[in-house]
This record gives sequence, C-alpha cells and structure tokens, in this order.
Amino acid sequence: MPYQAFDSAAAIAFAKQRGFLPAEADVHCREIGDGNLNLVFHLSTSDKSLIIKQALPYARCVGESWPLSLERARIEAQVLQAHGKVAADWVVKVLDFDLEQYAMVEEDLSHLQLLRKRLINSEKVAAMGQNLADYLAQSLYAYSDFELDPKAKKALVSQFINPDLCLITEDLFFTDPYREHERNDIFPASLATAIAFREDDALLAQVAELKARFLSCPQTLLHGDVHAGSVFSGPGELKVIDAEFGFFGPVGFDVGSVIGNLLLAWCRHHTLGNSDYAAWLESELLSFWQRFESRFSVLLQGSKDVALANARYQQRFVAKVLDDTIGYAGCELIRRTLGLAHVADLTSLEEGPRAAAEQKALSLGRSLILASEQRCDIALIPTLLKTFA
Ligand code: SR1
Ligand code: MG
Repeated sequence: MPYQAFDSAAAIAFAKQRGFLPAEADVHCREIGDGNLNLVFHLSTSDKSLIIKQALPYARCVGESWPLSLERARIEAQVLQAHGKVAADWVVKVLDFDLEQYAMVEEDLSHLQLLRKRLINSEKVAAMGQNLADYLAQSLYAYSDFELDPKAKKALVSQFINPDLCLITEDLFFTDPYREHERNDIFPASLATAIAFREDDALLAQVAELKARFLSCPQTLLHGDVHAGSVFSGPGELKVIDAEFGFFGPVGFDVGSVIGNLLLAWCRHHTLGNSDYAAWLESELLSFWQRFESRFSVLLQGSKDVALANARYQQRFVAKVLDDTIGYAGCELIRRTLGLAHVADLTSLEEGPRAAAEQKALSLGRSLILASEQRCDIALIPTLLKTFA
C-alpha cells in the first residue's frame, strides 16, 4: 500500500496487520506526538500496549512548507537497532519497521517519564549521569574506527548518510542563531545579546570550526539528538529514543548535547534559587563526563586497529573529544535560546526569571564555544558556573 499518514484507525489496522495485535482486539489509540517532526501513536488493549511512530513528509512543527524525506524513519529505526545491539540496556526496543509506511513499532515506555520533565520538577534521577555515560561510551565506541572492520565502517557511513536531518542541525545549531532568520524565535530580553553575537567574530570563527567538524568528521554512529526530551527514565531504568538525526559524526557532538541539556536545566534552577538542585546537576554533569571518559578510554585499549591502538594517540583522541564536547555543549545552549527549537526548562519560566536564565545560557554558551578552541579541562565548567553565584 502506498505511504499514507496514519490516523488512529490506520495505526490500529497497521498494528493488527503486522501481527502485533489480534484482528478482533478492542484497541484504544491516542496520538501522543509532542515532538517537532513525527506522528506517535500509543495503542493499548486490556493486556498489551505499544508505540507506533510514523514519519511525516514534512516537519510537523512548521508544516508542509518544510518538506523532509521519509527516509529519516529508516535511519531512526536502524540507529536504534545498531545502538541497541551494543548498549541494549539504554535503548528503546524497535519491534518492527515498515519501509512503505515509514512506520516503526516500539516498546511502550509510558511507565517512564521524559527526563526533561523530571529535571524541570527538580527530581534527582538516580544514576542519570552514569547511565547516559555508559550508553554513549558503548555505542559510540562500537561504531568507531577503533572497533569496526574498515570496509564495514565505510558501508555503515554510507548507510547512515542523513542529508535532510543533518541539514536541520547544520542550520539550527551553527548558522541561524548567529544571523537574522525567520526560523529564529528570540525572547525580547535576549535580542540585544543575539544581535551582539552576529558581530562577535571570535565566536563566529569557533562556531565555524565546530560546524566544519560536524560536517566532515565521521568518527562514529551518533544518536544525533541526545537532548533531555530524547530520554525516558524511571526507577532503575533509562532509555534513549528518537534517533532520527543519527549519522557518522564527531563523538563530542552527542556527549556535548547531554552536557548542554544539563546546563540548560542548571540555568533554570540556579535562576529560581534552587541551589541544592543546581549543585546536584553540576555534580551529575561532572560524573557523566568522568564516567564517559574512563569507560571510553578503557574500550579504546581494546582497539582492533593496530595503528590506532597507540596509547598516546588515544589520549589525544579523548582530549579532543572533550574539546568538541565543550564546544557543542555551548552551541546547544545558544541554539535552544535563540533558535527555532526551544526547551521548556527556559520557556516555562515567568518573564523575569526567563530573561535571567536565558542570559546565563547565552553567556555560558559563548564561553564554552570560545574555550573549545584550546585544550579543555572539564573543571572549566564549575569555574564558569561559579561566576553566576
Ligand atoms: C525542526 S526539528 C527541531 C529540533 O527538534 C529535534 O528534536 C532536534 O533537536 C531539532 O534540532
Ligand atoms: Mg526528537
């Protein structure tokens, strides 16, 4: 059957036809998609529930004037499957994928909550930093040149060429926030800083460096969008979803996205005077990086590539991952404040606190991006956070 955007009845028919639900089952179905791009259906019967996610041929948050290739649904399913193979504990299970309808069947995670919601609610999510670090260390190592057969790596790079969604990131992270553009959504109190950024040559030069690495550094298979709305968590569980932005890019992009999102939450809570929670976020952020660095470094020691097994080279590689991480975290802070896609950590604040929290995000973002030109130390982050005391 040719592609057709589902309504609830079509989603139920799809689940039955693919054998996930008996033909006679009484199914309750709700469209629950609250992201920027896709349709997401929650289906349940008296004894079973599942998720169907279908790509639309355009960006849902903008409409048909922003066409997008349906291919992203294949990429998403295959990135989740690839990461699931090597980091199963932390990745949503893909149960099925249909190339005609660009629809994927996933396990239902509605017993968990979106991490962003929990961070906004000041919940101290147990082992958050450790789980995210383990997920990224295992999946990002497994698809790197250290581990993969050279020919298999090139085949995978080509399988995960993702032009439409990479272009979104290229524009929304690295270009739009630093120019006047109709896609930007700038809170009035942040406009003066936005205008100043457009003339800030040192900042623009380093953003260009980071964009160039994003464009041409196929180190590993990235998730591509590990923000706090792509992570579900609950007691003893953390699961990553939404990998449609996946492609082969620099390790530090995913690691930096996590740090950028923890810092966005920090800007919220610090502004609200929730100092205990802000301190918890800072310590999770540090333990996230430390755990990632140590796990990833241990994995590198098992390099299958003899030349890349050199210990001194590996130390340099990890140091460069941190430089990139710091820079991409800075880009995430700025693009979530000035660009198209905002985060509730900031937008749900009242006008005054929002202005103050956005100023922190912008200032922190700029400092991190500028710092990433030189060799970085993770201690830079606590040092910068202290300047807001
Ligand atoms: C048009 S898509 C906007 C943003 O939503 C996604 O989750 C990505 O973060 C993207 O940049
Ligand atoms: Mg998403």
